[in-house]
Order: sequence, then C-alpha cells, then structure tokens
Amino acid sequence: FEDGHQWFYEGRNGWWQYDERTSKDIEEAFKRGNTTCDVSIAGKIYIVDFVEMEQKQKQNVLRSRRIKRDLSTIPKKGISGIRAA
Ligand code: V3L
Repeated sequence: FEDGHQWFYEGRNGWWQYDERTSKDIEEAFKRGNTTCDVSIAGKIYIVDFVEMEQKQKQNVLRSRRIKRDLSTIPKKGISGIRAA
C-alpha cells in the first residue's frame, strides 16, 4: 500500500503475504474502521479479525492464524502459499 505496508498471515515458521485481491479487501475494511472482514480463500470463507489480529475459517473457528500489517519488505515465505524463489 501507499505507506509501504502489506497484510500477512502466519505459517509454520514465518509469514505469508495475502494475495493481492484479498489484501485489497482487507485493507479497505481496515481503513473503514471495521472490526472484522469476511474474505473467500480457495472456496472457504475466512473471518479476518482486526481486534484479535487473527484469521479463522468461518465454519471452523478453532483453526485460527495470527495476522499482521507490516512493512512489505519483511522476510516472508511467499505470497498466498506460493513460495518466494
Ligand atoms: N491465503 C491463502 N491460503 C490460506 C490462507 C490465506 N489467507 N489461510 C489459510 N490458507 P487453515 P506453512 C497455508 C490455506 O488456517 O508451511 C500457506 O499458504 C493454508 O495455506 O487451517 O505452514 C501454505 O500454502 C492451508 O493450506 O484454514 O508455512 C500452507 O499453509 C489451508 O488453507 C503451508 O504453509 C488450511 O488453513
């Protein structure tokens, strides 16, 4: 985004960047001041929660991952499950 930040979700030992489309939706909701945002990822609906700073499957809220908004230059595993070269 304009301020050099991006949205990330937690992997096993590092952070994945959200895909472009999803991160745009998340950023819009965040900027509006919403507390949550529903996104569709690989056919599943996830709740992105800006209070808890985590995402979870709507159908299985036990499967939660931490999220963060951080500088786009931080070390990351890749984007949306696609490993960085
Ligand atoms: N964007 C893309 N895929 C996601 C996302 C998301 N925001 N959230 C979950 N998945 P769960 P390592 C991740 C995928 O939380 O080796 C990574 O993208 C998730 O993919 O139980 O642990 C990698 O592809 C997982 O495959 O709903 O770092 C993969 O894990 C599946 O949805 C391995 O990453 C279930 O996740």
